[in-house]
Amino acid sequence: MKQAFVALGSNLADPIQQVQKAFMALEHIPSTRVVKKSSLYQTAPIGYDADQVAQVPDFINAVVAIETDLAPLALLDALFAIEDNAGRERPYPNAPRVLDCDLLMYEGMVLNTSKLTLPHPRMHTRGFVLLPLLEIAPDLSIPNHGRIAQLIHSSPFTDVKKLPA
Ligand code: PH2
Ligand code: MG
Ligand code: MG
Repeated sequence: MKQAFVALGSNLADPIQQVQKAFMALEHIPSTRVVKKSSLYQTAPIGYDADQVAQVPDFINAVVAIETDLAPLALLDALFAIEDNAGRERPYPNAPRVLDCDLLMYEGMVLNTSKLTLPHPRMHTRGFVLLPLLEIAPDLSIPNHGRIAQLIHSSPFTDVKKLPA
């Protein structure tokens, strides 16, 4: 089986429950098992204009380590299906979402296609991904970007709050 990491995020319609339901949905992907789940984190929105950001609700984020026999694109399709089942709508880019399920890494694979970029092109800059990853895979390195512990050490990530279990 191949090891992969998936990021979950929600900032709409009871985000804590959305992420917990997504954990269960991941368990049901064929030929795949969930190996480790991070805690839930409450995180300030990243990547919005200063005049928008006050209107964007905080996110709940988490990451999951899985093992799978699915190929990367088959796994990606399964993640999109989980988003659709959660009622995800896409009215405009970065609209508040009931569930975002991003494939972060698949083994150590580096891939640049129109459908899928591996590793996820922004994961190394995002505290809401790196801090939960550190919790479940402290020794992980991101291809081309190095150890996550080092990335966290060199950037102060604020507004990422681990929720009690
Ligand atoms: N996802 C984004 C953009 N910004 N900010 C936080 N805190 N958490 C997210 O999951 C997130 C974001 C696009 O997918
Ligand atoms: Mg996404
Ligand atoms: Mg995303």
